[in-house]
Amino acid sequence: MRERMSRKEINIGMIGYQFMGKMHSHAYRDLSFYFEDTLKPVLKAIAGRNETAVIQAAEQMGWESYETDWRRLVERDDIDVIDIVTPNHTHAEIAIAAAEHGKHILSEKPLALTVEDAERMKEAVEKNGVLHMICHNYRFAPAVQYARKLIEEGKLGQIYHMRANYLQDFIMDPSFPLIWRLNKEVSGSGALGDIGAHSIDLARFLVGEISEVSGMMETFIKERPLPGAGQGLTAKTENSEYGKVTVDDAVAFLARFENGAMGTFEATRFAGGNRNKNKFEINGSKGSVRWDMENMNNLDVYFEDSPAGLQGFRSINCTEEVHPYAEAYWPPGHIIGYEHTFINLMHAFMKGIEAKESPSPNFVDGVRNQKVLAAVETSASERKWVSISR
Ligand code: SOE
Repeated sequence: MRERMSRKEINIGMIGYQFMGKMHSHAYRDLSFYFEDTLKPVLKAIAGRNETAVIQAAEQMGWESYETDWRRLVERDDIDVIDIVTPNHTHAEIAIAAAEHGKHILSEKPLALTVEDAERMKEAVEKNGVLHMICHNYRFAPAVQYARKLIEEGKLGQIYHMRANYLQDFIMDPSFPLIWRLNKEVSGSGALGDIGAHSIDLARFLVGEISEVSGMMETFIKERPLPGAGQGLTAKTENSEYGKVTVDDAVAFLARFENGAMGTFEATRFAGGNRNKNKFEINGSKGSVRWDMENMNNLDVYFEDSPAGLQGFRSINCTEEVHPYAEAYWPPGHIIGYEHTFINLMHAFMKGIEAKESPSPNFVDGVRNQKVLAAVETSASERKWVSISR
């Protein structure tokens, strides 16, 4: 870390520059605008193979320098943190190299393609004594943090159910191209690992560890046109050549939690009309909560002890001073957005680095998450319940 002016600064090196590259860059740049109690990230260097594109990204997002080879970036002694926002199949190699060069690491989710790779990443960071996090940003929505507080305080009582649905619809058009998220060798799985992983993380954060699962997976559109230049969620293509989709378009699974609660999960990219509806409901003996990313500032709560005639869900706008993170932003009712969940996560990471600890969700959480993903895939292919080892 570098001493400069009044704030300790920490030099970030980021690998990748597409959707999450832009989101993480925004979070690093805005962090010190909202939080003055921790390290100030410096956008030191960004890496990407396409020199023209990475130069453009560096200029647009405010990175001081660029590299066209990530291996050069992880070797630089002016870099303190490596942020991995590249497709899933690259996470393990990059993270292990970064750990071996003494860099703290933030990795996008899911941690890896396999449990074995995720375990190797965890071993590398622990062996090299570097700090680590995985970017499950939805934990850092104030309403989700408040739900966790209510549960921890016993306000919901014994937890009976969590039902989580992560609903998208961006690939329902058969002409949508075969982007990397639809290629098992690059992505590992489809809706399951890309968005189901978020629901699994929220389940672990709010209810607890999952002990066994029973799942089903489906690929509704088996072939798609090969991609052109674009690989994002709004990619288009003129390609007349087709390729096989090798991941799930949708997944549904049952889960039993170690504490006895029941879980029902769904992650799909074929729920027409739902753009990014990451939502859950948790029911306990004393009350329930429910949250929907498309209305992310609000937490619906229900308490059994409300007076007769007044029972029912009510919506709490989690922007009051008592609510997590509210003081960092605006007066009550002046809501925040998707990008602020990343700023809140980066704040936790910076505080963790200062305290020399890896805040949750870290690579230990990433391995647990990867084990649930693998168990769901095994369950779906072998049509049986699958237990998850600790
Ligand atoms: C695409 O499904 C995606 O960009 C995910 O990869 C992100 O993790 C999620 O936050 C939004 O949707």
